[in-house]
Amino acid sequence: MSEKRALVTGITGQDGSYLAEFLLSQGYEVLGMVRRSSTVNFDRIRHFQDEVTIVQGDLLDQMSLLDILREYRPQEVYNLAAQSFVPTSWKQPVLTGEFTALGVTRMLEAVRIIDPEIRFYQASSSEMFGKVRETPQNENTPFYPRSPYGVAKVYGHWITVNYRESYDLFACSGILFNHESPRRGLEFVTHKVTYGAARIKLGLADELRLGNLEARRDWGYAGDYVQAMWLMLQQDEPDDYVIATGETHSVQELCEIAFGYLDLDWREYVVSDPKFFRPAEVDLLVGDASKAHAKLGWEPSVSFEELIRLMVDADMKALQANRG
Ligand code: NAP
Ligand code: G4F
Repeated sequence: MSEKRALVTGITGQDGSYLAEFLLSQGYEVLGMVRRSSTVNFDRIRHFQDEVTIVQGDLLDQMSLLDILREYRPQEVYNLAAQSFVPTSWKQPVLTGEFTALGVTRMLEAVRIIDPEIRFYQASSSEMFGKVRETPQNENTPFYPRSPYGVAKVYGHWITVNYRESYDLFACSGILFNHESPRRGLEFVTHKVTYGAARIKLGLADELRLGNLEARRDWGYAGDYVQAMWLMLQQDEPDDYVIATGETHSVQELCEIAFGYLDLDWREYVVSDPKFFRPAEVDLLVGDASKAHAKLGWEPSVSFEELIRLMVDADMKALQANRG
């Protein structure tokens, strides 16, 4: 049996799949928590599914979390599961609070009760900065969330800090700025744009409807960001870290790069549709990850343009394969 065992909640999601692969490469035994569904949704983990142990649990169900920790005794828990799509959080604010906020407390309670020596990682978010109080944002920037999702993440962040201070848990909160990949959900703007541009290039669509083209984000590559999660749990002391590239780009720039890479002029295809505007917007995010650079030795390795190009390439390949 391997020396180290880690539990990853949200293993079927973008980050969970990259983190599990990374932990396997480090020699970990990986437990992946999945919630029960009538059909399996293992698309992102199918290629290494046989190398991990799938355990059934749900952040809504305290007993399932206690049982998993009691039975499998991991030394590290990465809590990545959440309702992670911001627009859905206005449609289902209570459910978002249950998963994304109270779910963190349920997992921390399980850690406290079963084995307080477990090292715990909480997937916090730059959405907590919301209507930003300073630019760039760092670990000391005050939070001003702008969505029920952002509010839930602020709760998850502070309950993690509180359990560290109350019970001396090794609990870390990683404040990660947007990170993307070919495994990103199709409704998030980067993948919506790269997939939409690829479909237009192949004659499968003739327009792409988006919301606010002015919004700016600090976008990095998910494969880089999961390594930062692991590094946080390998330190001598638990702490909170901002993980970001330090660059910000608009949705319009994203369109320019994705369409331009396919020799298309985005202005001929992109329609700004009020349906995709949010009740309250986060206009600008850009992170200062100097603490992570100094203490974790973490650096991003993929530029914004490289990221968008690799996503376009993956979408073109998948769409062409589907056409046979
Ligand atoms: P994602 O692709 O949406 O994955 C979310 C995962 O959570 C899925 O595996 C989902 O399972 C699982 N899940 C949802 N509700 C659950 C529940 N009640 N019980 C158990 N599992 C549940 O998200 P991601 O992009 O990988 O993000 C991972 C985490 O980082 C999330 O907490 C997100 O809020 C946070 N975050 C993400 C970013 C980013 O840019 N990606 C930035 C900052 C923070 P199903 O497959 O069954 O739906
Ligand atoms: O890609 P998005 O949906 O990501 P958002 O809202 O920044 O949230 C993501 O990053 C957070 C980290 O800051 C995570 F915590 C969270 O879980 C998630 O992974 O939207 C990015 C921007 C927004 O300003 C949005 O208004 O793109 C703008 N946008 C413009 N048109 C659009 C669209 N977003 C989406 N999803 N779809 C559009 O058509």
